[in-house]
Amino acid sequence: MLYPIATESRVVVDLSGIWKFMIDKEVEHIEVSQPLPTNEVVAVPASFNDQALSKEIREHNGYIWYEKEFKVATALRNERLVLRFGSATHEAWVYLNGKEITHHKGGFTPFEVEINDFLADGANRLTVRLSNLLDYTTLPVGNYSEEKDENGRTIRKVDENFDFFNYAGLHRPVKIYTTPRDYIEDIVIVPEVDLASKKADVKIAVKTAGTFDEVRVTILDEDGNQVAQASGNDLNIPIENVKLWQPLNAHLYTAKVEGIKSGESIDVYEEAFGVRKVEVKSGKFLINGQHFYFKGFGKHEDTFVQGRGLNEAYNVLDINLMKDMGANSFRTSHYPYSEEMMRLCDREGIVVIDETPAVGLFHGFGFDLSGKNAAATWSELKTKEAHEQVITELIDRDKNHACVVMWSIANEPASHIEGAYEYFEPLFNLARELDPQNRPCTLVNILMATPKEDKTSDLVDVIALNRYYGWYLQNGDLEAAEKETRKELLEWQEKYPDKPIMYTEYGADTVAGFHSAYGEPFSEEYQEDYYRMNSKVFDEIPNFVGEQLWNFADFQTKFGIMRVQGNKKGVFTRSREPKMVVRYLKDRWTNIPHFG
Ligand code: GCB
Repeated sequence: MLYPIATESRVVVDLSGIWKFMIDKEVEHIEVSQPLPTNEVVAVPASFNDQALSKEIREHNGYIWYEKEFKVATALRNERLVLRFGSATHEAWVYLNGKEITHHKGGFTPFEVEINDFLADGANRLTVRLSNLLDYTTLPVGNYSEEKDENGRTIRKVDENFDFFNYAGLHRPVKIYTTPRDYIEDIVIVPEVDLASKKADVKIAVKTAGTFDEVRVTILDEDGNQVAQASGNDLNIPIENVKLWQPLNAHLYTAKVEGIKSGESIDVYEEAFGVRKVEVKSGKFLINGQHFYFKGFGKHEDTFVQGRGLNEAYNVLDINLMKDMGANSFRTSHYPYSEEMMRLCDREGIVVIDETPAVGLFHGFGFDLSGKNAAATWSELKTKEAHEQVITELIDRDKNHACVVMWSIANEPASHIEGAYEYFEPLFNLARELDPQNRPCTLVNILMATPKEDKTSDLVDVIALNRYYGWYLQNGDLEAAEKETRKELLEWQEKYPDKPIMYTEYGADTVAGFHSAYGEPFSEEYQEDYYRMNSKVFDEIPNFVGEQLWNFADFQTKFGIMRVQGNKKGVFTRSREPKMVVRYLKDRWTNIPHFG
């Protein structure tokens, strides 16, 4: 699915702004043929939770209604008009002028529908019913329960099976875009490069709907100069002396695709792409033939007021903070991030591990670090279908992004439990089959899934570990934590001498401004000591290819005795003030080259 852009043949109308809003108390039936019976409003894109100053709304589990009136310019009425949601969390039923026109389940990928047949003359009423419910069939996974109150009203409850607040709403832009009736439907770009001769072969497949006499593809460099041109739906376009997309030194080409009829360009779309080669070989992660070292973060889409909603100023600031620290990468923990962020990373040369929303695949996730609660995971959870869908939609959306170098199929599933291999093998096969660029795939491993216990590590290209020695284990005892860290990493190294190993999470909750002469846990001193200890061990492990710490910034979570207004493992506060450790990390990372 193409991202909506304005071109010579396409117009984009943004429906962001103020919408009507109400939570559904399930007391009376909401009649979609009538305007929503509410005077409340909400801003889009954003989570609804933190906008209302109402505990009832913030913590509402169930259904939520949004509505917006819009008009379509007469000049556009003969075009094909497509309504597109960047995401709707977690499930949406969409009505136009009282009629259901589409439905989508899954809160982090886009969906769209043609609306020409449903438009009225004059004002149109767009109504969206959302659900923020999660259960054992959805991704992420939630513990769902319901009961009736004394009035017979259904009270629904979702206990998140994961450690971030279950923000919901229209999180990403809602747009109407036009195309001509004959149009370019999709573009698949696979750049292959011979690094020695600097010659690239760019395979471009264009899917069109309707008829064209010719599909023409022009490759432009960053200055807009034409580099190559060819005609056809399935092309292999050579580029001599190619400029590579490099981490933090991104060169983006543009494929300008034109659908031509009777000599006239009817539809035009421009897709940016980078030429770069990603390989996993002999225990190393290679970008453009060089050993790449990941320095960076697990993140969240999480800001004040907007919640999980698109916040482009924060996206820009976050990337600037990363660059300033000498970082080069992050993982989209624990769900696909906005298309706007992915486009920004392409352009800024930030390397991305792109994660599905498969988090919480762990029965009885919580306090028990022995992992025994998880025994029922693969018999209790029914997420196979949702998992196939999110892999398919994520790869379809992000396949052309140069910034994406690896897919993360899941975060911290119970991969130490029998049944995990059988659950994941077909999903890895699916991802590998779907990705036209053949990127490596991983699964982010939880601490109980040690080299001895883990059932899935044969499936991964890179061993990606979330480890909390010195925090959840050996809390306050960094000497003991150091021994455990070293011991486990050496075991992985020995078990898989040909697989790269990286940390995708490690961190310590730290209350900004809390200091301790004894380096006590939760103090800024402890956080720094913790990172120093980990760094020391990383540097001893031959196949260690990267450190992505947990977390870039403090973030909101559900309530719990382990959380003080959220998770405080950020190296920045939620408002992006640095904690003390940032100086240490900046010093370390600016002295580790991106390639080594
Ligand atoms: C993890 C999870 C992450 C949590 C983190 C923590 O392993 O992947 O979502 O926030 O630990 O801080 O406990």
